[in-house]
Amino acid sequence: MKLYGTAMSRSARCLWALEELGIKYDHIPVEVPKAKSPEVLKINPNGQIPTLDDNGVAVWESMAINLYLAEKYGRAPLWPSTPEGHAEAYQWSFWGMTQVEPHLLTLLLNRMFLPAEKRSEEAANQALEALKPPLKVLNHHLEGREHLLGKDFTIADLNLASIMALGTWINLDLSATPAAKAWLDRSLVREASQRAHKMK
Ligand SMILES: N[C@@H](CCC(=O)N[C@@H](CS)C(=O)NCC(=O)O)C(=O)O
Repeated sequence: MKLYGTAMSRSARCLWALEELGIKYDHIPVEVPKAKSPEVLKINPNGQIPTLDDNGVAVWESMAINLYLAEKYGRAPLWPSTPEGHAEAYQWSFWGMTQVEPHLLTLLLNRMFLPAEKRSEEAANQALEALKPPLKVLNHHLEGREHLLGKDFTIADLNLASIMALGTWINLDLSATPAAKAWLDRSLVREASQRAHKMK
């Protein structure tokens, strides 16, 4: 098994899943500007990271990789044992990708990655506003719950927390949503997460 992609990218979430599952794998720390290298393009026509090669089975899209890994190599509670549990895992993963990640990326670009003269404070503020409704939904759901599906940490927590982790790069203030903040902190201190985020 090979995972292409540096931990300083969305690949961190797949490294976290691999570590959490205790799978033996080779980490090929392809950096973002090198994502269109022939070795990646050979198995991912997008030329993007993360890309997984599981003994000849190529999988790309970070959430798809993690759901695949959890289903194939995980067991309950990490990979829930019922279709209803799977539905919740898909739901929070797709929700994170569509409702949360785009706004966090806009924030990262305009507060961190773009050269100073290209940053837009207006775009950053719009992203902060756009994040409020989904963060409220998440916070409300987590009030009185330790994890997204209840008492156990599952792939749903890993996937969504790995998206929310992007906010930590710019110290996103989550004090208005304390249940979401406590859940994110609980998720990110897990040993597998710490190991993954320290990689190249
Ligand atoms: N939706 C994809 C996005 C993949 C993606 O955009 N990866 C970035 C790094 S985080 C990349 O490879 N960028 C280089 C490029 O597009 O050339 C996923 O979640 O895997």
